[in-house]
Amino acid sequence: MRVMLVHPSALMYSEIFLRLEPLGLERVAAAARNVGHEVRVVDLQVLSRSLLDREMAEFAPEALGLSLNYLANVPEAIEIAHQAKAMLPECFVFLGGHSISFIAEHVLEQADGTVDAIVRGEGEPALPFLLDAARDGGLKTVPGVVCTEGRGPAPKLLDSLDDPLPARDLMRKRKRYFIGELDPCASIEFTRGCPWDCSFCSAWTFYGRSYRKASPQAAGAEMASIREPNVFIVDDVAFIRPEHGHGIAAELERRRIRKRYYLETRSDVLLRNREVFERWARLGLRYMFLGMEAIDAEGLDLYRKRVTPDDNFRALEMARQMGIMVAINLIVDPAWDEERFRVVREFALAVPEIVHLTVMTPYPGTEIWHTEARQLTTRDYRLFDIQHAVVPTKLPLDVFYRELVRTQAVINRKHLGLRTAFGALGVLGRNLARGQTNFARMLWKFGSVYNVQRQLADHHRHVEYELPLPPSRESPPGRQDLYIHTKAATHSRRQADPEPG
Ligand code: B12
Ligand code: SF4
Repeated sequence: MRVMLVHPSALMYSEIFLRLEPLGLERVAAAARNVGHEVRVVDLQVLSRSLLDREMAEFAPEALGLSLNYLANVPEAIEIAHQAKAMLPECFVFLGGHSISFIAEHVLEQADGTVDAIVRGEGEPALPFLLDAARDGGLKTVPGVVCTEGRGPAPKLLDSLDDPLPARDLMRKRKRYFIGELDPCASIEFTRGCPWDCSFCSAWTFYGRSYRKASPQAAGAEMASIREPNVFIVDDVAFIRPEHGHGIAAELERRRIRKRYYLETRSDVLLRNREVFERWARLGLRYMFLGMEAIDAEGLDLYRKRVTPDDNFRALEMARQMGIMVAINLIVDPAWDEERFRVVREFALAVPEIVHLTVMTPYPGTEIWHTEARQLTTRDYRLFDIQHAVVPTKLPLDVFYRELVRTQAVINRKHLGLRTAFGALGVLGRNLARGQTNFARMLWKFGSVYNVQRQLADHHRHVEYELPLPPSRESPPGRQDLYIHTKAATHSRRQADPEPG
């Protein structure tokens, strides 16, 4: 079959700092190609909507799949589904991805007959069966599928992360993927899943708290095949298992691979596995994203982070000693007042790290969806991007945004100052000389994207599609009720690793 796979546009508020290749969609593309389908991928983060229109007409896909990792992209995906069915009534349209997995029935209904199926859970194991069923019938027998006839069997977990390799060769304009000064930047996955259980996060519920690892040999071979000089490691928490981090490092050393890396991890993992991170720093680890979330013990308990403020500060100190630049994430509680914002600004200015703020947002698939979602002030999908307040703010909304933008601006100015100290001008010059303009654009774009008027105006747009509310229940759901993959049935014992830390 001719299969077209589409990733929706980048979200405005994150595009300033980064734009990365859609690894999940590339793996789904590989799974389809491996069983003989002709596959084309259009990533609207880097390609235009008019190109998609043209290619839909020229390529005339028999099946069109859209990736919905992000809630904020749901309206755009439904719009594209409508367009596809209008142009190609016979085309089989399907959706898949992280966020859509938690609200599949609702979106199927909202799409009003323009979406034939939604795949819940991992795409690679389902896709060959889905495409067969699209041609021959029997949709409801495909694991993970939701269609008008109801739900298919439970979604299956991939046996091994070692294959299929992401179909990177199908991507166009790869030079437009970047994160900060790592420009251009590719992505890679070493592990999948997270054994922790933070209350605001859906990473652990999607995978049913399972945790799997790629073999060091496969990870090394994949890294060797990547052309970009910079690589973002997409794992939720990198190097939980030190022997795994060392195993991959040994492969990279053996193959003499030198790149610059950006990864995400937790403070307690960094503290526990110092040697692994030191070894990776020698291999080129430059940036690390630490989800600190809160600077006080109360906030950390609320989010069930299972670390102390002291752990966080020791981890920052350790990263500094290793020469790794850290980006910290803090969750802005809509209950913050002006004083709280001031304290955070002070903290952000006092530490040398880059501080990133995200607004506490109840997402389907998280625990707080069931405890906080009842008081949503909006159900506009587009506002669920962790840059908007979707539950009542203690401050009037305009004052809340004024404080938020002010804090982000202070942080950004500091960040730019730091960059200069670190030699940003040199980086900029080298990147521009190589024709890489992503980092330069990022430096100029901040003011036009982050401003109070714009953020407020986003709340007053016409709303066509709304998020569902969680089903009403007497008490919060049990953990199993939140899971997409309920058990690690299909993967080997060697890969399963459900213990935190
Ligand atoms: C890496 C990552 C990123 C990267 C790369 C994003 C990209 N372009 O793909 C970066 C850093 C850019 C990023 C940014 C953001 N992210 Co992010 N990200 C992740 C993370 C940690 C891993 C995703 C990943 O690559 N996994 C590996 C691949 C192989 O898996 P996958 O993408 O899930 O794909 C599989 C399935 O979902 C499915 N699938 C995917 N697409 C399709 C399509 C079809 C047709 C089918 C059938 C199946 C299918 O099959 C794939 C293979 O099994 C997830 C958490 C998680 N564990 O999922 C958060 C996560 C997806 N991100 C999240 C958020 C909030 C964001 C931001 C909004 C944050 C911000 N404000 O800055 C931005 C928005 C980015 C944008 N769209 O513009 C939330 C999503 C929340 C939501 N419900 O909408 C998550 C779940 C994190 C969380 N803790 O809650 N992110
Ligand atoms: S440690 Fe990170 S990925 Fe894991 S549940 Fe917490 S926030 Fe989510």
